[in-house]
Amino acid sequence: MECLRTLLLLLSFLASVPVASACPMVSGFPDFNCDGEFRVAVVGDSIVSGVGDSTHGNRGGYVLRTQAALPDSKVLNFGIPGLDTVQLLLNLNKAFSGRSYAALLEGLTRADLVVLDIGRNDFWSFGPPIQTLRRLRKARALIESGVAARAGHAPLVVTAVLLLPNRGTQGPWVQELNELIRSANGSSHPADLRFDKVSKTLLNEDRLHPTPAGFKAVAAVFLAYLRAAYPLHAAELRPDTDHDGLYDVYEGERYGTDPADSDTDDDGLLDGQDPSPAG
Ligand SMILES: [Ca+2]
Ligand SMILES: [Ca+2]
Ligand SMILES: [Ca+2]
Repeated sequence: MECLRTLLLLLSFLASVPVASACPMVSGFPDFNCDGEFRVAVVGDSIVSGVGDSTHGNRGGYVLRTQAALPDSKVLNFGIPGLDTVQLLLNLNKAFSGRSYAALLEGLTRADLVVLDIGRNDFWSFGPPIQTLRRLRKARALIESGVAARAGHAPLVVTAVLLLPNRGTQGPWVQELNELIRSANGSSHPADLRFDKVSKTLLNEDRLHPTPAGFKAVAAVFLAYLRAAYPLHAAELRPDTDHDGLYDVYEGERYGTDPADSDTDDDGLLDGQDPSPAG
């Protein structure tokens, strides 16, 4: 009994020690914002919310399946059926000004990675794809500046290359938008999440939304992205020059350590494993 009490005391002591090793990896993924958890926010329209996912009441879709595959991480669904990029910008403005969309604001602010999977609904009312691309850029900039103002640093924002609809003139329109999205790819604003690789044969009879098998295929693309491309982007944008387990950008400002010295206080412990790394 005494032994158990001692063990519990020791455990509570260990839990209270502020260890600095919150990054670079958590649950197998780069912890881009270095808060000790890996969180992804997926923002978009009905394909994000899960319309067509008949096995889950038309909700869930690929976000649900990705979350199920990553139980130690958070993959949050901010899909709104019918959403276009004009409405997205309005919603983001409301969220960041604190007027509405509190859950979206919190989800974006705490995210390591934000996925924008939206644009196909612009086909109906908002002119050529180049204007949609401009609004996607604006949305990314709003998220980056809004989160940076709250959390100090922006999340990584990836613009998804869209699943291709198989109907009428919307297909070629989305194809054109996809080419613009892909040509705008860059290391700080990646556009290499290729949902367009999912086969059109996995769409519902509406020729727009995936079947449950289609959502499974979209989730497979997403998971492969999170495991391969995202860590490369994160490594480029979050260097750990002295290999002590803390990203350069957080060393001075958050831990008071030296990004060029793996053991700032010379106590024999790496900064990332040192309960008091600055001494
Ligand atoms: Ca994180
Ligand atoms: Ca470091
Ligand atoms: Ca260091």
